[in-house]
Amino acid sequence: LVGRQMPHFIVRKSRRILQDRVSEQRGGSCIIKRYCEKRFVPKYLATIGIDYGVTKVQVRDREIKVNIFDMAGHPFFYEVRNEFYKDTQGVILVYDVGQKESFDALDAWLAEMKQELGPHGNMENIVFVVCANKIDCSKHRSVDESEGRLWAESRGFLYFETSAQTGEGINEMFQTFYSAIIDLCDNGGKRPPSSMGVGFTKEQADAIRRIRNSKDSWDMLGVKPGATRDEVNKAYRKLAVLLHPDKCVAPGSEDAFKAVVNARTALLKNIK
Ligand SMILES: Nc1nc2c(ncn2[C@@H]2O[C@H](COP(=O)(O)OP(=O)(O)OP(=O)(O)O)[C@@H](O)[C@H]2O)c(=O)[nH]1
Ligand SMILES: [Mg+2]
Repeated sequence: LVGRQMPHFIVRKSRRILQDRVSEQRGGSCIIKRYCEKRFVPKYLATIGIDYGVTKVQVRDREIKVNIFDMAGHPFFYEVRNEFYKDTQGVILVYDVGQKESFDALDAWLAEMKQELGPHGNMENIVFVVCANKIDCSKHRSVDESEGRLWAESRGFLYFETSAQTGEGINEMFQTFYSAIIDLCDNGGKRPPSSMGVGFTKEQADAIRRIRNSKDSWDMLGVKPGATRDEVNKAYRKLAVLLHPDKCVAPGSEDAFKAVVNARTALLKNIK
C-alpha cells in the first residue's frame, strides 16, 4: 500500500515506468521534504500510492500534531489514494508553473475529492491552498501568477508561489495554511468571514478566464462571427462594466479589460 512498505524491486520498477509522465511531477513531495527536512532532491522519486508522515509544529501559541498524506499524482494510484480523502482538514494542491497541464488538472483533482467525500462530504469545511510551484524555473513559465491566483481566490482558496528547490514561499505557505486550519477549528468548522470575501465575484472570475482562453475577437466578446455593430457594442459594454479596473479587483482584470477594448476596436474596423 504505502511506498515504503513495498518490496524494493517493485518500487524501482514502478518509478522507472512513471519517470516520463512530466506533467504529473508537480513537486508535491519535494515541498513536503523542503519543509520537514529543509533539503531538496533534484532526482525524481515518484510517490508510489501514498506516503504518510507525522510532524509537530508550533502555530501561534499552540503546538499541533500534523498528519501529512502525500498522494501520488499518477491516475494509476487512484484506488490507493481514494481512501484518504475522508476526515481531511486541509489540502495542498500543487501545480508546476512550467506545465500548463498540471494547472488544468486542478479541476479534476477537486472533482476526485468531491466524489470520494460523497454527497454528505462538505468541501466548505476544508482549507485549500494552491501552490504554484517551481517558480525558480521562470524562463519556462507557462501559467502566470494572475491566472493561478484567480483560479484559487475565486474559490476561496489560499494561493502561494513556491519553489521547493530554493525554499521560496514554503514556510510562509505552511504557516498560513496551519493558521487557517486552526481558525477553522476555532470557528466550529466554518470558514471565518474574512477568508470568504475575496473582493470579486464568480461572474468576474469566469469572464476573465473565458477571455484568456478565447480563440479570436468574436469569441472574446462572446458574440457569433458576423455579429452586427450593435451586438458587438452591447457585448463590449457588458464586459467593460463587469471588468473595469475601477470596479474589479480580480487578478488579471486589467489585462482582460484591455483585451476586450482591443477586440472591440478590431471587430468594428471590419464591420460596415
Ligand atoms: N526546479 C524545480 N524542480 C522541482 C521543484 N519541486 C520539485 N522539483 C522536481 O520535480 C520533480 C518531481 O518532484 P516530486 O516532488 O517528486 O513531484 P510529485 O508531485 O510528488 O510527483 P508524484 O509523486 O509522481 O505525484 C523532481 O525531479 C523534483 O526534483 C522546484 O521547486 N523547482
Ligand atoms: Mg510525490
